Amino acid sequence: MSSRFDPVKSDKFTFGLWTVGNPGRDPFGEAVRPVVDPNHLVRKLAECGAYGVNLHDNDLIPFGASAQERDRIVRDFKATLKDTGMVVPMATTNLFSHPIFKDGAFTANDPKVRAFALQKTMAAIDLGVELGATIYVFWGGREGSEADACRDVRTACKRMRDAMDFLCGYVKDQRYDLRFALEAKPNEPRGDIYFPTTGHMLHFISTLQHSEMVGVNPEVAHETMAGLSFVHAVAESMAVGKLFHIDLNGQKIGRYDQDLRFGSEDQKMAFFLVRLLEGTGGLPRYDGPRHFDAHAYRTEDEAGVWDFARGCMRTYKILAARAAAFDADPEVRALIAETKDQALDPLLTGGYTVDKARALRGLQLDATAIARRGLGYERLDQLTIEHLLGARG
Ligand code: GCO
Ligand code: MN
Ligand code: MN
Repeated sequence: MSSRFDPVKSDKFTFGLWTVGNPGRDPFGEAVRPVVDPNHLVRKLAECGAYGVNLHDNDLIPFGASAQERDRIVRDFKATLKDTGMVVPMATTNLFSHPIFKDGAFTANDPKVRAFALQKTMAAIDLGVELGATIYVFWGGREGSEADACRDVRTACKRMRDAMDFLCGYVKDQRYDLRFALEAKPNEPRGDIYFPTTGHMLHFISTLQHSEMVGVNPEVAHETMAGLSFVHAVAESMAVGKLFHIDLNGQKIGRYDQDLRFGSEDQKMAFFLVRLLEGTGGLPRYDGPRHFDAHAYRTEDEAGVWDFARGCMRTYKILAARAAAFDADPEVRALIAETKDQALDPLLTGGYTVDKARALRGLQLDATAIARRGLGYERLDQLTIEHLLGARG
């Protein structure tokens, strides 16, 4: 029996090949699930109602494969995409698994490593574009340090900028319809990773030659590891037109990167996140893919992996329904209705003028009277909780 929470293509749910294909290896133990053929993963994801699949170059093409092998694999994969109606909206490069990247990729001290990273990324961009990707993610997992004496962080920043400027130039030269999305993470696998939060990335982007084609790919787990509000990071990215992609998952604060099923932790954050992305609060919604960068618990077999994938999508849709009910609730609307003031609003927007400054100076504002008013946020937050727990609407 189908339910209103069953995913459909128009929901734009995507998964990485590396997420549903994760064999459950961790620093303490071996794989618990076999490596699965990417074509099988795509078929199963399509059956579950997903819209698309994302990949690192080496999720599909083994490291060091010959040109013929690559072309054969791509041909088969494209046939599977066509068969299933699945798309590849995002692609990325594996710049972390091979030992050559142990000191970083774009920021490594050895110029040969940096050259190899650019070479690998150009080839992976070609692959992504061939498969239809319009977003290209950069997650610099190895770009960081343990022994800080190894390089000045300013040198690392410059190398990262050089790499981004070069690769933006490459995309333009090839006339690819492709934008970059930078993904921050505070640590793991490095002791400290450069550009540890979405905020750092947003500023870094403003220093790039082609900053207009570069945005961010914030991840729930990563911002939470840094102890920051993920919802705020996403909203601030949207406010400056830089939310190009998003990595949804679940994470407990203060832990290693857990990459749990979306919505399995901190449901209040997940509720506000979905509300923000869906735009039920009134401001524009995010219309890119809803990508899950998470994986099934290590306790699961293949059936558990598909339970995990369906769970991510179902929870998202349940939260979207809750967000819509919340924003349609007259009591909520009354509590968050913006105070409009015909005389004051024009003075507070549109920047400085001498006249505005004069008018502002002349205002009689009774600070004590204004401060006396309670704002009703206790009631508002209780209503949030009641909607979230299904006690209302
Ligand atoms: C992680 C990251 C990665 C990236 C992926 C795509 O912490 O492992 O989130 O999963 O998102 O490599 O760039
Ligand atoms: Mn991620
Ligand atoms: Mn992660």
